[in-house]
Amino acid sequence: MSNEAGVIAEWEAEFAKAAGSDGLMRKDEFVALLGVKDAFIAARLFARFDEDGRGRIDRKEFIAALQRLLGASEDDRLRFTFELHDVDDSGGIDRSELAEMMRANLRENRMQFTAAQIDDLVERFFARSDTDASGDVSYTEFRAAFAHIPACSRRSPSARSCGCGRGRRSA
Ligand SMILES: [Ca+2]
Ligand SMILES: [Ca+2]
Repeated sequence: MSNEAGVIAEWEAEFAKAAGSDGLMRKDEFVALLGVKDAFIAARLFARFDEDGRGRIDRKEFIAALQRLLGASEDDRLRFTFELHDVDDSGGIDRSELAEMMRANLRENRMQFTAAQIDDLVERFFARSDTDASGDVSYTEFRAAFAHIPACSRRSPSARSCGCGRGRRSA
């Protein structure tokens, strides 16, 4: 069994436990399983896993999302991270979406930045990524911004929650 298949099998067993007898995972079960503390990050992750948007994650959705994170190409992983940030599904990340995700990640990691520091990080990211200065980082711009960074040392604003780490978090 490949490492990836092993990881998925392990998560599948965790899913069965967390989802219980109905085989569907509610948001609270999902949050408990992942150990995500921040409500905003939890909601964004849940929305990405809940493909059909019915408010429950079934086994198929869960495995499909995991495969996107673990097995798929670097491009798929970047796409997942991008979608996590693009809260309104507009196809671009604007400053407020990026700032919101940064604040959520800082809360999740119990770090404190001032509003000015966050603004500064947002501006730096936009200076590097928003190459056409549209005020919105498209997926093409997002991918280009990360292209020169070696895989899995990539640190998007939400790298910890985007599944870049392969192992599961110990409980
Ligand atoms: Ca957007
Ligand atoms: Ca742009």
